[in-house]
Amino acid sequence: MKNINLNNVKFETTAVKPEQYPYGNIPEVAFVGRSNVGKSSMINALLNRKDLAKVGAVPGKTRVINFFNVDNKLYFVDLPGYGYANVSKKEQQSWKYMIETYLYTRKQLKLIIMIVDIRHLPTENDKIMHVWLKESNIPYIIAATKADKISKSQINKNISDIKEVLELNGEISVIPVSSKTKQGKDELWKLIKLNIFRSEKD
Ligand SMILES: Nc1nc2c(ncn2[C@@H]2O[C@H](COP(=O)(O)OP(=O)(O)O)[C@@H](O)[C@H]2O)c(=O)[nH]1
Ligand SMILES: [Mg+2]
Repeated sequence: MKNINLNNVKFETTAVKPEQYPYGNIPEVAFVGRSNVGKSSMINALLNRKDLAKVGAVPGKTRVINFFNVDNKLYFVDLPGYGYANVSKKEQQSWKYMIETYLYTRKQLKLIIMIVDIRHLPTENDKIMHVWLKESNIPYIIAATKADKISKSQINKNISDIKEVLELNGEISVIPVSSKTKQGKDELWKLIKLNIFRSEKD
């Protein structure tokens, strides 16, 4: 398995349209999920950094796509969160267009990590996102974050409720994670490497 040097991580660029995406063939892992669910925090946790990706005090403010260069071997892509109600219809449309353009057209996109909140049942937008993921040919993982906010005994029940709402069959698992305690971090990394480098021998 390819080794990744987490001391060699940096912010690469911000994009709102394809001409601004990074050039080259480095594979990309995109993080999707509703606004404020914990996408940026999860990127920071995976990269052992406190504030590489901006953790939002104001939900819905991140309406750009941020690319983080991980040891020149992959990019982590922080997509704007969906489902933030407090914006105009027009803004919602342009935001939707930006995310869809990336997801539909980006050849380098090799894995999507969908983040949901372990405390809550998936929202309508989560369901729509998941149906899209299922129908795309892009591999994806579902991580239920903020696991530190519920008791250990609640975790399994909430995970099975989330699976039920998303109508998951056995193939897709939902991994409990926490950016705060780093629960699930090693498992996520394992799955990222497996998906990104599976065709390579090293
Ligand atoms: N307790 C706890 N709080 C979290 C966790 N992940 C994110 N948060 C908090 O949730 C809020 C939104 O996080 P952020 O990463 O900005 O969400 P994003 O909008 O999806 O990028 C912030 O106040 C974070 O500190 C977690 O695993 N545990
Ligand atoms: Mg964010």
